[in-house]
Amino acid sequence: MKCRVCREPAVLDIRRHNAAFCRDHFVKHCAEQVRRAIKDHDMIGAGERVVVAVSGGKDSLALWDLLVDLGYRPDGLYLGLGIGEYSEASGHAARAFAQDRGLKLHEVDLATDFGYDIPRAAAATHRAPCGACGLSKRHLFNAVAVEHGYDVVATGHNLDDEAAVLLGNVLRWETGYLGRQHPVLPATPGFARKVKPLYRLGERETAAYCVLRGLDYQVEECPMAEGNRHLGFKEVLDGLEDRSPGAKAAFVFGFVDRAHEYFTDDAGEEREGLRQCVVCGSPTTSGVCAFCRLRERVGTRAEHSQ
Ligand code: Q46
Ligand code: ZN
Ligand code: ZN
Repeated sequence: MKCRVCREPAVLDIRRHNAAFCRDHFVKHCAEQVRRAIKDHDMIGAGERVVVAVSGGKDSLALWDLLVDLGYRPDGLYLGLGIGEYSEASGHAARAFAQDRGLKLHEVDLATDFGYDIPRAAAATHRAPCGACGLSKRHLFNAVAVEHGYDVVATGHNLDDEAAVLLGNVLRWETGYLGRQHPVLPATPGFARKVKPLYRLGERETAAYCVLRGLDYQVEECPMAEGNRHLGFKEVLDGLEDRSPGAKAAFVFGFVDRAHEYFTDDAGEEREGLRQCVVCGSPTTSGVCAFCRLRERVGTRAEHSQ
């Protein structure tokens, strides 16, 4: 196996590109995919402030590293979920990465700052933990970005994540979700722009990138992921990819380029009629936003003043 670019021995082959790369050219390949994603979708404008949602895992650390490498100066945001040792090791990886490079890392801790953690929220809602977790992340990433004046929130969703979510949305024809599933969600009043610069890279590529760049990431998967239906979709898609390399990329890129536009009206309808949450002021379609309702159910919400 030789590198497609320089013919030196390759360290990794990517079947969907029908190509192998040496270390240096693989790192360049990753940077090129991210550069292209940013350019194709106008993800980050000149002089805009970017915050990366950092979990300490391979995707978010690869993303932070790649954005720095491409000349941006992004800060990080780590959210402590309180999922035992997993969260401790994740926080450690995120902090070490920031410290080694002199980058700024904001930290929010669910237990310290909001009085609950994900296991407790899951118990109180009698639902799978990923529901409360995803809701908390969406709310707090945006709230911190808005509070600190960031223009853009970048998340580490990769090609495998996007393909799994897309499959789930298509299987149920969730047209509103399909309208919002895109590498860029534009800013609207109360919401920073959300971007996914890794959507052109598979998770095998982001893991290899971290190893080749010597990034110390949290290798363990979240212990609460069991039962997350996206894992099932990932398995199905891995099977497809095995038989037909490039299937995931064709599925996701084809949707982004040729199908997403047909669903944007459905997503737009859901964003109409937004008002301010009476408790925290975040945009919401109901009087009290989903995050504050969650806090109320977990029993930690401060009473709002009338
Ligand atoms: S951290 Fe949270 Fe994930 Fe763990 S509880 Fe589910 S959503 S699996 S990316
Ligand atoms: Zn090479
Ligand atoms: Zn609220």
